[in-house]
Amino acid sequence: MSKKRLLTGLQASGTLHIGNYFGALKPFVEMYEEYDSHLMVADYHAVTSVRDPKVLRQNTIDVVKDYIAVGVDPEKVIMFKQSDILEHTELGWILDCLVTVPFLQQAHAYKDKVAKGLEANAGLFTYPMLMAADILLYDTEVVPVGEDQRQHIEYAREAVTKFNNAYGETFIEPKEHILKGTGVVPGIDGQKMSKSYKNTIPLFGTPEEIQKAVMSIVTGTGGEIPEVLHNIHEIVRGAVTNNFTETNSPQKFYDLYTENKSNYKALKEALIEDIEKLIAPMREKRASISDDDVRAVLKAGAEKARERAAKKMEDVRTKVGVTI
Ligand code: AQP
Repeated sequence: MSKKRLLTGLQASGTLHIGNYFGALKPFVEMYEEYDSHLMVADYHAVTSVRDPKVLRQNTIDVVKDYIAVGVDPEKVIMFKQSDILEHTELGWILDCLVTVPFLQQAHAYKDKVAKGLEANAGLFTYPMLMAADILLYDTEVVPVGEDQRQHIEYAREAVTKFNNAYGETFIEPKEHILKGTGVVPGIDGQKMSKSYKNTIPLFGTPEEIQKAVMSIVTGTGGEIPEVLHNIHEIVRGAVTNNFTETNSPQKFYDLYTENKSNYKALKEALIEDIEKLIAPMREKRASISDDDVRAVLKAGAEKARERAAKKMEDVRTKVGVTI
């Protein structure tokens, strides 16, 4: 029996943060070998927010390095960038034509960004249908994402229903894969950690950058367990514990927080230490990947992805009626 298809992607919109890692990348790394897996760099999605071509190019290269550094073997996955496969934007357009403006207006991600004063361009508005196209083109059944993307996967299912009702059975309904404990990693201000909220702990920051971010995590006035710090740390410690079972038991973590309730500095230093334990080996791996390695990986990935996407779109075009 052929393996089920899995796909996820991250935007090339800035430096990846530990929220991206725990919400999407780590779950992907843990499961991708059991599936027929696709890992995409969403560079066209990033055009909704990045206007500098140099920055977009650099972000794209960086995201691929991040993918490989966190443990994805490019030989075991189709790793590609969205813009290399023109069928994504083509299908995105067709799906846009099947959903209504009020439906897209209900998207939380869109509403949140507009509420935060970010530019409400039309690309940001129709983003869920481009994302649906990313997923549906490959007959994806499973999509590992963070909690903030749950609704977008529902939107992708709605796109399947709309298309299949209009043109006949064509697409498979995808399902989100969201881990309970790590689906929402809080940012240093207590909101969801997000590139656009500037409240991140960078995944591959220098030790100084990580220290600066951790030292800025909001805490109370003393005497209470600092909730945001505790919640971030619990996630990081959970990941470190997998690697260092004897030295980092859950009991030790509990004791650390009860004993240092008011000593925020000590707790933050312990978090920095845990982040370093987790990241140091990945950082080392990342440093060994060249820009040319990235180009080679994306070229090979594009060839495989293109073949699949082209086949699917041929069927879609015929059904829609644009082939004569
Ligand atoms: N704080 C988070 N906790 C858990 N998972 C998270 N993800 C993002 N933030 C958290 C997951 O990471 C993946 C990245 O998807 P994206 O690149 O499309 O960006 P996003 O969801 O919009 O997340 P960002 O990094 O915060 O970027 P902006 O600033 O553009 O909003 C997704 O699987 C997401 O769930």
